[in-house]
Amino acid sequence: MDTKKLMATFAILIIALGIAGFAYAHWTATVYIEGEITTGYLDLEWSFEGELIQTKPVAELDYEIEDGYLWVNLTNVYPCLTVNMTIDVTNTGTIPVKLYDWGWGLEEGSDNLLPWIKVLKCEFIGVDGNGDGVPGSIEQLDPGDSVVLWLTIHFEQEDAQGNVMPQNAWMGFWAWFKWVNWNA
Ligand SMILES: [Ca+2]
Repeated sequence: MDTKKLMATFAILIIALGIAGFAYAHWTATVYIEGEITTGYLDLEWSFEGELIQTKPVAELDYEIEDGYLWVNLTNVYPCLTVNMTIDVTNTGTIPVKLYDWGWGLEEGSDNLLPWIKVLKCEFIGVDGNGDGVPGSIEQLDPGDSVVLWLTIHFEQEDAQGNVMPQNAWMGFWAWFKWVNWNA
């Protein structure tokens, strides 16, 4: 190592120590940031109300709600029976959702009683459950808000072709509704 390099190295060392000394000679304060990120969740809940319009309590309606499933059973149905139902979906999660897709079908081995079912009323109504002035809809259902389907059906004596409603028949059906976060 020649003298020039040695001097340069020495100078750098002095400067470095000088900076270090300079830094240590000051008061210091340190600020920290800590963060946490939690994700919201999607959850929906059914509620249901049903009423049979009949002069004698012959037919029966019962339902059950469990783990996102709504079971509705109409038994001992007969021609000219009218059924009023409100089927309500409430966003019980923390994220707004929208209806993405849905489907339905008849159970295997089911009779098809649809030709004898006349829909008298089928209306969707949004409910402002969270009180922000905006009612829920299937396009955007905010946490706490609901959409309610008001459905009235009537069992017809005959279908469009004049066939009488079958006795001792059974119709099983299913439907699903897939909701996603509203901004998807
Ligand atoms: Ca609302």
